[in-house]
Amino acid sequence: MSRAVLSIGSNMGDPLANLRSVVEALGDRAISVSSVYSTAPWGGVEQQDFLNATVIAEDPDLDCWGWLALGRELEAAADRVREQRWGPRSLDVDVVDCDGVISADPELTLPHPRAHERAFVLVPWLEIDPAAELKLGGDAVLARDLLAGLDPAERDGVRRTDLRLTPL
Ligand code: PH2
Ligand code: MG
Ligand code: MG
Repeated sequence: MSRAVLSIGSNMGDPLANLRSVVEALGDRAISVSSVYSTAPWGGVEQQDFLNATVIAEDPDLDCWGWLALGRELEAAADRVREQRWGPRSLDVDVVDCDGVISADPELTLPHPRAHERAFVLVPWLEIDPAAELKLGGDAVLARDLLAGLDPAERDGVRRTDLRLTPL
């Protein structure tokens, strides 16, 4: 059994349908699904805005590596091609946190090594878990404090939409 925080994003093809494909595949393993946010591209590559959301999911049969594998399967199903670093993609499924596990494995670094500096991860995560925290250098830090420390322009680039990933 494990509980994962997944950050999902898309800016190619039909971004909303790509994000929905994740929630659909998770089914009742999706415990909590954030709103959909329109987000300015992070990382310096000029490209279309992304749609991003965060999902908290639980599965009795998956460990942290299992979430990584599932994310990759879902990316492949959305026709993801090997992309430019920080560049456009049809679907990105990132494991932000998994049961608070710390892993330095380059294949599965936990928590996600850049989550703490990305408003497009922190804002949707805080919407569904206001007490969210990340372990950074051995210390647990509240996601809300991390967000407060980001450049305001970063936060302003993350805008909630009325798009939905789940039925009302
Ligand atoms: N993903 C990237 C690079 N930049 N920017 C936003 N706003 N959202 C993303 O999901 C994103 C990004 C590659 O992982
Ligand atoms: Mg990513
Ligand atoms: Mg990724």
